[in-house]
Amino acid sequence: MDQREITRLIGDFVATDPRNAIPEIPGLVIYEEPLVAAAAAADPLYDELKKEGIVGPHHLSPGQWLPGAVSVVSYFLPFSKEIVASNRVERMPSKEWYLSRFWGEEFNNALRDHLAGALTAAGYSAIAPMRTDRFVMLPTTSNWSERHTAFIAGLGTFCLTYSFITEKGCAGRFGSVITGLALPPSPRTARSLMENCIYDADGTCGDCIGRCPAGAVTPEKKDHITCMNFIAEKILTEYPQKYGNIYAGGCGKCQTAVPCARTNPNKSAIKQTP
Ligand code: B12
Repeated sequence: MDQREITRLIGDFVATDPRNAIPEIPGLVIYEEPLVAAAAAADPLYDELKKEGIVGPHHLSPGQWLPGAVSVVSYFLPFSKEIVASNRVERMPSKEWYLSRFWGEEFNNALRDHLAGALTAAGYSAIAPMRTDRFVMLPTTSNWSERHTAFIAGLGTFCLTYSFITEKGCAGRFGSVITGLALPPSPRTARSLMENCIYDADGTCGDCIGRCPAGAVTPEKKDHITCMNFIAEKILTEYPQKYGNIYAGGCGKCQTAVPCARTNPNKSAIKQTP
């Protein structure tokens, strides 16, 4: 197996698997064509993530998840333009966004299993950390951050809201699989942690500040606790009853009706390996 086969396998699954859909909204596709990249399991940035203020000592490196780990496959699943457009409304999530948070993560889990299964069948060890009982999610962090692996694999950068902006924007979901298969690490061309964020680049934009219904995003930072409390107190108290007892932490206002929703808006960034 090589990088091309893995990219094709993920792309085919997104294009053909019937679970890339919302049962309550027939005909609506959740994800468009994915982005796929690879990181070296031994990339020294995984050690950096263990520092306080980055992720922390609780973050496990690829070799701690899978002895003999060589590579990490990281992918981005962009939400369809219909789902992103539906969430332009203010304050509360659209029905499409809310349900895609639930069904989209179910699909993402199926894809994690599919990729890990295909690698194992081809004779390579493989594990999707979020599919193991060792994965631990704490209120504002976890022991395997999909976005930090996406950064290491060169898929894009963070931004003012701490969302992760790829060449296909930030509205979507990430997944990853650690494997014993050797893959060439994808180039990491970003020169800074927030290069794809226009606000960080030149102080213009900041649309996400006004979009956040919780006031969690300020010109200085994003407050995860305020974001989390809004999801828990405003959305999860109302939406599950509204939509068939489906329980999901969707909001996504900061990822929709913003220039970075479906593209990398910082076209001025010169993409060169330093
Ligand atoms: C816990 C969690 C939350 C918590 C806390 C958010 C958080 N900490 O990121 C709450 C409940 C608030 C939340 C909310 C949402 N979430 Co959430 N959440 C997670 C989860 C499970 C773990 C995140 C984690 O471990 N973070 C670790 C902490 C440390 O990250 P951080 O503080 O942002 O990191 C900063 C520092 O590391 C700093 N930094 C400082 N120095 C350095 C140096 C280096 C080298 C690096 C790399 C970084 C760095 O940069 C980072 C950004 O500023 C992930 C799934 C996963 N396993 O990754 C999804 C995930 C982050 N969530 C996601 C989404 C979509 C959302 C929501 C939009 C909800 C929705 N579905 O509508 C909102 C808002 C997201 C936002 N703008 O932050 C997506 C992100 C998509 C994207 N484009 O970014 C993820 C990746 C899920 C997925 N599978 O795709 N989430």
